[in-house]
Amino acid sequence: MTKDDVADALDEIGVLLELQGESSFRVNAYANGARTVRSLADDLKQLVAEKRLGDVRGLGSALVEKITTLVETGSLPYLEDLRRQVPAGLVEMRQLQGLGAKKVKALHDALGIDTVEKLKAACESGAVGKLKGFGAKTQANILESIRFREQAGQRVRIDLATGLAEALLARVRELPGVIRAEACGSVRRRRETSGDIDLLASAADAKPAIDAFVAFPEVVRVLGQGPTKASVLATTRVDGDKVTLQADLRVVTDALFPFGLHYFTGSKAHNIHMRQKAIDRGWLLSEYGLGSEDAPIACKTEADIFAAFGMEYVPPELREDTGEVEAAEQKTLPRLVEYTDIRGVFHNHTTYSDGGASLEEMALAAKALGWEYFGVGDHSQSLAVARGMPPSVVRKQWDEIDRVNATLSGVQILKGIESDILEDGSLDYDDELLAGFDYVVGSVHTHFGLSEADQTARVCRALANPRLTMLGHSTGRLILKREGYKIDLEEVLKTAARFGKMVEINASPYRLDLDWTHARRAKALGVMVVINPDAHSPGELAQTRFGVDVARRGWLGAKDVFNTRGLADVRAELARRRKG
Ligand code: DGT
Ligand code: CA
Ligand code: CA
Ligand code: ZN
Repeated sequence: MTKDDVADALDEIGVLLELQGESSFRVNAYANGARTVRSLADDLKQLVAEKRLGDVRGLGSALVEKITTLVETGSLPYLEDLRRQVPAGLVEMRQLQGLGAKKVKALHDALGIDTVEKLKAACESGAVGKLKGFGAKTQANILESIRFREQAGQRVRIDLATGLAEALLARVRELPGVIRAEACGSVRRRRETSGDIDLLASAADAKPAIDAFVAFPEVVRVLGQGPTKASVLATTRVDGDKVTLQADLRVVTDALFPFGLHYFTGSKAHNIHMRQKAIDRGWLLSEYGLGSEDAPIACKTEADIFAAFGMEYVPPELREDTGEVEAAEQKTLPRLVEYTDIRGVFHNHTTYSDGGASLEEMALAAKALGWEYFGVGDHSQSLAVARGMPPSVVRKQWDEIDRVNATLSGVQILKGIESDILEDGSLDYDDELLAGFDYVVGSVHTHFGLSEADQTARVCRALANPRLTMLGHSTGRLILKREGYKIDLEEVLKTAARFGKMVEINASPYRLDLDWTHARRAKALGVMVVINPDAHSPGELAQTRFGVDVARRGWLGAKDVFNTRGLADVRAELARRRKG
């Protein structure tokens, strides 16, 4: 059992106890224990063998005993008992947005609901709304969560799909006989989510590669296997999160690899457009080649395929048939921003609000990524749930920033804030305090239920505020979990353009808003975009790469992204904006 396996078991115990109505004290002990185990620096087996688990801070005797059993025997009777006592459907219900363990238990106790299907029926019949503590609004919200989940289907977030694809790809590339291999499809185009993983490899002989693939340790089930193709269900962990997804491997000869790479990268709409371009010239284009039967056009790389059409190379992120084929013909594709263009970030959290690391730790992590500045944007006072900072704490943070900056070399901390946009569109804190920051990120964290007109007016009012520098996560959505609040982004972007405000691409793979279509719209309207990881730990700073993906899909170049500028330039621009 790995640390992650043990932590998962503890997490599961916490959830099951919670569903049984246990005290939050006991429930939290398991959740905290799981976190402790996950971040243990020492080898877990060794700690158990040497009976030193009890020395670890945060692990009480009950947890030590259970972890020891898990590590020594690979299972835990206590957990198996709990699993028998709590219907699996309750665990699934608890994962619905807005439905905590208390409500799930109440539904089970009062109405005998133990599956999501039964819950849906009870909402549709109105039975849930009549229950004490629920009401019509809660019932409607639950129903919406269920429908949203049904729609999302089996797709997974891009960070998880990428992690699994990279793990499989690394193994495929190591197989004897494999010449080239890539992940194609939505993973290569860097979409927000993926439905499956499409791997392509070239080898003279396909069979050995296919045979090895279906036996990879990540494979939990073989869905289909032929001489040149196999489909499997594969699973791995990405930063502690478990991901399970279908993965297909196709093996072709090396001469066919470029055509397969182009075809299986898609999108389907891009492929259809390219095929039409081929037909216009009397050619055929497919995964098997380009040209006519008597005169095939040899291509060693994907770039050769585009060159055969007299086109510029089209980066995979642009292949959605939204004008990239025409632009490549006219040789007017933009030079897209790259992750290595990023020189710093602005919206991040530290232990001053709900982050997990100190100012200095975050700044040093930013430096390790090669960046010149770490902009802190902790939560403002009205967001109590995220430990928003009262003014006295803000001043304390400023003092610490000055002190730490004096000791840092090669990186500097910028004094920012993630100020809540209040219900009426005003910013948190008085004007004098706001004026003391290097910049202000304004974000909506509350009142998601406003009408579209009211929500739009609220955000536009914040954009008109001279103190605001940039708009944070502009829709509040959580990918595959929660739809964003209703807002007219076209109006928001036009207002940002009018007042010269920047708009963030939130690079957290849970958010990714502005999305790529609106990022492109921002550029068209002349709105400066900024890519922010919204990091709550040093490791999350590198999430910035997912935001760069969105920017690339939105046709953005380095000039369109504020944080491709160096520190001196950024300081000068922020100072200019503060003067107004
Ligand atoms: P996903 O898996 O839903 O996240 O999205 P994709 O884009 O990875 O789609 P997928 O896995 O169904 O197929 C991979 C690529 O194969 C797709 O992007 C383009 C190509 N492809 C699949 N079906 C067709 C088709 O019927 N016509 C054409 N032209 N291309 C197709
Ligand atoms: Ca796919
Ligand atoms: Ca596929
Ligand atoms: Zn936020």
